[in-house]
Amino acid sequence: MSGKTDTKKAICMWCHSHCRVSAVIENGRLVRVEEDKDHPWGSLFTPITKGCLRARAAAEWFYHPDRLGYPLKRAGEKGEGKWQRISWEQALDEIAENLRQIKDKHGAEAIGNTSGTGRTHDEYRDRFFHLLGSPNSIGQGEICWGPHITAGHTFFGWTPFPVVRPETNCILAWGGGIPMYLPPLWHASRKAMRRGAKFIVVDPRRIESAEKADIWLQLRPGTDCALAMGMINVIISEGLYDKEFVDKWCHGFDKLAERAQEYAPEKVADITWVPAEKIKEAARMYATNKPAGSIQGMGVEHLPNSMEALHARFILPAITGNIDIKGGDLLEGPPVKVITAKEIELAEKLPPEQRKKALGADRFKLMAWPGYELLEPNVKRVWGKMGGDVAIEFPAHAPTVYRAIITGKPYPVRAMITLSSNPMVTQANTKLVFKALKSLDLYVVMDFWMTPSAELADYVLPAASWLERPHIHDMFGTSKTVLACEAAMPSSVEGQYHRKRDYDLWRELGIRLGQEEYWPWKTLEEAYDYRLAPLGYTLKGFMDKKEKGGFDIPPTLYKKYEKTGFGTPTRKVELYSTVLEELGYDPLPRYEEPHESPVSNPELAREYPLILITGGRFNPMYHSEHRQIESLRKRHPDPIMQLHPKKAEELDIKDGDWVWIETPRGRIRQRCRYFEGMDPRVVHVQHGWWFPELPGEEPWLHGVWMSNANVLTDDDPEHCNKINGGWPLRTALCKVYKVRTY
Ligand SMILES: Nc1nc2c(c(=O)[nH]1)N[C@H]1C(S)=C(S)[C@@H](COP(=O)(O)OP(=O)(O)OC[C@H]3O[C@@H](n4cnc5c(=O)[nH]c(N)nc54)[C@H](O)[C@@H]3O)O[C@H]1N2
Ligand SMILES: Nc1nc2c(c(=O)[nH]1)N[C@H]1C(S)=C(S)[C@@H](COP(=O)(O)OP(=O)(O)OC[C@H]3O[C@@H](n4cnc5c(=O)[nH]c(N)nc54)[C@H](O)[C@@H]3O)O[C@H]1N2
Ligand code: SF4
Ligand SMILES: [Mo]
Repeated sequence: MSGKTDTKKAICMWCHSHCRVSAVIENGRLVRVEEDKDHPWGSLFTPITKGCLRARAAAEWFYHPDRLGYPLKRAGEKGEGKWQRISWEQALDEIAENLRQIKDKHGAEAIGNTSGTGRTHDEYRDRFFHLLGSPNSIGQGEICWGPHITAGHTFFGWTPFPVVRPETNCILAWGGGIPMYLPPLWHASRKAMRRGAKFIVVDPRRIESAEKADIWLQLRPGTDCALAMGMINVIISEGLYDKEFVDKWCHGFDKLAERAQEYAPEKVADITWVPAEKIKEAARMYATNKPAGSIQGMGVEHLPNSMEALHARFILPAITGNIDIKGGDLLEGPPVKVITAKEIELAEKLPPEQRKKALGADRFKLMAWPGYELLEPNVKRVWGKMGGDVAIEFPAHAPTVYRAIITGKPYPVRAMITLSSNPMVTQANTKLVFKALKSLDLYVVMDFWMTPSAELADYVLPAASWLERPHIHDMFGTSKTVLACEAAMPSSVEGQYHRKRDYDLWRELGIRLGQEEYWPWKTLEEAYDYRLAPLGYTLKGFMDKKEKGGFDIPPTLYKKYEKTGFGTPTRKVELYSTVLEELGYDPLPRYEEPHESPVSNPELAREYPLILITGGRFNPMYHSEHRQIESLRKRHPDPIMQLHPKKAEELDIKDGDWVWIETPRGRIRQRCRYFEGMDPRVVHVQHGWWFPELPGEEPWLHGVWMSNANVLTDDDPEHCNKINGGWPLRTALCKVYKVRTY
């Protein structure tokens, strides 16, 4: 049958690569998404043709019968699984009225929200909450990319943007599985390796990139800070650092050199399980193959010692002079001519007395208002704008908020809005999250699906996806490049579904709560027209422009600091951080044993002898998503735990057996897969598992207790990272044993 075929540009939000893709629409029906041929970076940034399974399943996802189509209101008890369909008007009116009452009774701080891994236009959420007066936005910021951005601001005055260029001669990939984290960067790395660039991987597991690496440092989980300090020790003692850059542009080198003396390679080898010779070899390779690029992933950010490890890892490019040079780590700065997501947030509207109430900010200060207020003037002096996203880089502390919900201390938190996140699966310590969410006076969830979190809500709102909305992406405010797309599909079809964009929720609640003057743009398209106006475009005009429609890519400049200095208090790269010092933390990196480790707690280790890492990424799933998409689930039906065959044999566990994994917090079951690329003392479990096919009502909640890694993880503030409050998703002690069937 011949009919009308149309293609629309969309930005895929199913991973942080944010590929712009072409949505192919036949007679109004989405049939597939494919490579965007107009993409200025070509296939490098559009790995669909190279087999992106999620993107290939886009139409199946879009028309899935379980996708939410209309607002739902709880009709029975919380968690009973009884729902009534209501109109958007009713939902918004009732939610707004409830919020008003809670604010009147307890103050705006009694209303919080959870966000996820940044897959929507969160800047409008931040705008709503700043205008409302609540500082209690929580999410994954402290453990996902937020540490990277904040550490960048702290030590360099901007965030180094991970790039691999034709000039790059060495790539240091620290605790990040690049192939899945940033597929386009992996393509670029492979290309670089083919022309001889060196590749160093730091990971306890032999992941795909480790297999290809020149050097793989297989460390004990949680010991990254010691390892990086060991490499710094070698680079300094062997005189391999860039003396000129260090003299001119680094603050506190002498103090660093003194601290680094505590980390002789032999001592570091004992801590990390990495042989001293290998540490030296890696340090030499990295320091002598200039220009070198570096990237770190969640292997670092999910540790109890995360910020210290990140600090040490950022010192490596600094003392080797790899900052802001061609082929090295770039400080790109913000998009100058576009109103950035950060500017939309109106952080300045949250009054000082409300900032002070942000839960956890008095204890975990760097990624909170105290840190923000120290960083902001310096970053702005150089770049004119702050980067990142306030609620992601400077949030309230989630574990502290969940405890406040349960105990009412230090003050009550009674309402939460969960949007683009699934805390029952992705937040640490599920048992506590469950107790907290169930005890709220008002819980609203906006999602595509009835998730385990949504099952606990009073209202569930159907969200329009990336295929049903326009988007402007500015790389979370870390890069000067901007890309855009229009909505490919309508978000409402008479008689079929009526979804809204996340923007509409914030705007419509905002208007009902007295914020009308701040929401002049009726649609997200109009809101984007406003953001692009300084560039001289409307969204439509920007998409239609002749060359590279929908992109603005200002030329890359290098060594910009020579003109402006770095955006830090000393105007230099702060090896010794004056910001950390002012906040009362150690200004230099120091390794600390994880609180739960065979070294720090040998007694506990007798019962739980293995070290647990959770959440290594795997395809085709994305966090807790995509379990209901048949073509994807078929490829990966069960949650997989990795165990070394030697250890498995000791424990009488066969490849393919279902196994219990237990920590002091609880136990779950996953299917064992033998994996030789890991130390026998280490166990790895996947995260994100729930089973949409199981009943939604309690106690099932779609099987959220069965295989969900966060039943095992710890979020006790005592055990969170001291500087930023990040909760440890890796390094817990555990035991594993076979699931017996009779
Ligand atoms: N144990 C353990 N836990 C982890 C991790 C780990 O490694 N180990 N990783 C952590 C990390 S790094 C992260 S980032 C978090 C991720 O945490 P989350 O972001 O909470 O994870 P997702 O499963 O992606 O949940 C997103 C939810 O929002 C919905 N959604 C997606 N896009 C949109 C949208 O545009 N609008 C709306 N309204 N809804 C949308 C999805 O359907 C899904 O239900 O998990 C963390 N949790
Ligand atoms: N398919 C798929 N892709 C994804 C996601 C997904 O859920 N699915 N999530 C996206 C998100 S939000 C994020 S944040 C990124 C994260 O992307 P990555 O940073 O690549 O995340 P992980 O694979 O969780 O962790 C990286 C590596 O850390 C290692 N690791 C564990 N413990 C330690 C340790 O103590 N030290 C070191 N150095 N390494 C350790 C793990 O073995 C793992 O290989 O991935 C994104 N991409
Ligand atoms: S899921 Fe695939 S198409 Fe979508 S952004 Fe990621 S790599 Fe690109
Ligand atoms: Mo993440």
